[in-house]
Amino acid sequence: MLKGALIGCGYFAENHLHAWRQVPDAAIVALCDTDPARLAAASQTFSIGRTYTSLEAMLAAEALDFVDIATGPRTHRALVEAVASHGGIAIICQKPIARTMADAEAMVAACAAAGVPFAIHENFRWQTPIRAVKAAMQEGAVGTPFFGRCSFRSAFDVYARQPYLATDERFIVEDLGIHILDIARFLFGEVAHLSATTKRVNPAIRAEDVATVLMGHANGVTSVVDCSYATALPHERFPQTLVEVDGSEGTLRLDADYRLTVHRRDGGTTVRDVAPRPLDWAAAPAHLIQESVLAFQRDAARCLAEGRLPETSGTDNLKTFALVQAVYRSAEGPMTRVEP
Ligand code: NAD
Ligand code: 89Y
Repeated sequence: MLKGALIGCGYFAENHLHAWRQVPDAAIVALCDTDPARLAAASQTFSIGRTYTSLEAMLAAEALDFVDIATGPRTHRALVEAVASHGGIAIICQKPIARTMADAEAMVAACAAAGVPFAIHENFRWQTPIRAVKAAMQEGAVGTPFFGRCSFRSAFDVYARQPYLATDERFIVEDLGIHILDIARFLFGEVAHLSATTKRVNPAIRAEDVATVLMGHANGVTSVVDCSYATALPHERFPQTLVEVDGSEGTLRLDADYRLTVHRRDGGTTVRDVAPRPLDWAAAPAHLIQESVLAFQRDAARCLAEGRLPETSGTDNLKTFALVQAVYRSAEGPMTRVEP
């Protein structure tokens, strides 16, 4: 049994804690939060009696196999470096890995130097419909892909439960786009170049709530990632990512409400329901995300037990984080002008 501690008992940590209860051969035995009230609430809800307001005190008192960091990104580097320097404890850390590439690289380097496994809790690629798209592509359903689109458009009030999203210096690319860019990497491979625009539509928030990215992948696929929290639709689809793939042998569409359609050039169209499985602690519409938290954590525990790194290792995630940085650079930089 792997013994873990959860660091950060805020809004999203509840999903981690519910999910860890369902992960075989792993258990959260201690909690840490600098806020005593949040710590006490999580301790009571999940019946975990060993609680700490200081990371150092927890590391001194507990014999841990892993920590799961569910604090915000401003705290990630210091926490990861402290756990890495303690030695012998694998580290899972929420996205975004950090605020800057320099911090992210330092965290990966600190874990490598200490010889501790380091993974980012990147769960969107673990969503049941996204795994179904990947499996269909691997089975050759569309042949060789040449175009892709990963689209997340919503007007869901994410600010109610995550008020910092309305006030942080950066918003949709760093918070949500990071997942969709990771899905694009997962489905279409590494990115060679990109061009992006961002925009703030909602006047009540500080940073960008719309982003559109055109990417050229190293294998020749062109893809579009588009994200918006300013898109009021008659049918709200939060938190679904819709996917389009055009390939040499056919097309694939992941449409609203988990409908996966594969059409073959030589005829034949199949339509499948790829909805997330229900969990007793999950509730619509976030159940899609909640199920993927469980899927990620199950895989992470399996990887740690087998001495392998999860697919979203710190090193791998630097590539997703580099896309986030490149989107902001592109959106702030000069665009190619169109001559009249
Ligand atoms: P939150 O502010 O609700 O919770 C953060 C908690 O960390 C708070 O309880 C705070 O007291 C605690 N904390 C801060 N500094 C600490 C420290 N040094 N040591 C111990 N505890 C400390 O934030 P949240 O909305 O739960 O988000 C947390 C992370 O989860 C963010 O990185 C966010 O991007 C991510 N998140 C991921 C998803 C997803 O689907 N993957 C969804 C929502 C949030
Ligand atoms: O914080 C974000 C995330 O990671 O998934 C959705 C979210 O909660 C709001 O954009």
